Amino acid sequence: MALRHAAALLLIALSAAGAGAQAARPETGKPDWRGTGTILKMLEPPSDLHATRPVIVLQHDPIPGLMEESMTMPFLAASTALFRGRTAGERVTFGLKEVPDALLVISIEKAPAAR
Ligand SMILES: [Cu+2]
Repeated sequence: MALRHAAALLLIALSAAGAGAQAARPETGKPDWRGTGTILKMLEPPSDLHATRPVIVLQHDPIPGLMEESMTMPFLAASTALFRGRTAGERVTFGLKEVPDALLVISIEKAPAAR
């Protein structure tokens, strides 16, 4: 869904503008969606994409009910702790949660090996 994708990008831009008010707080709970994809970049704050929050750039497969096309896009990550043990180029599964100010990655796991 292109509209939702645009909204996610806009939210990143907006929250970057209001960076001072954004505390880095871990989000908990069940993901609203699960996705698969490849990690392109993991950016600790401050980065070009966000002043105070960690960002992960994923090349993701379609996420049923959320984004029906594969695409490359940035997501805010709940914590830099999610980046531990992960590497760029790695195939992963991830959990997404919709919170008031973002579509947030709340979990990242190495994907099972493809055969
Ligand atoms: Cu997307």
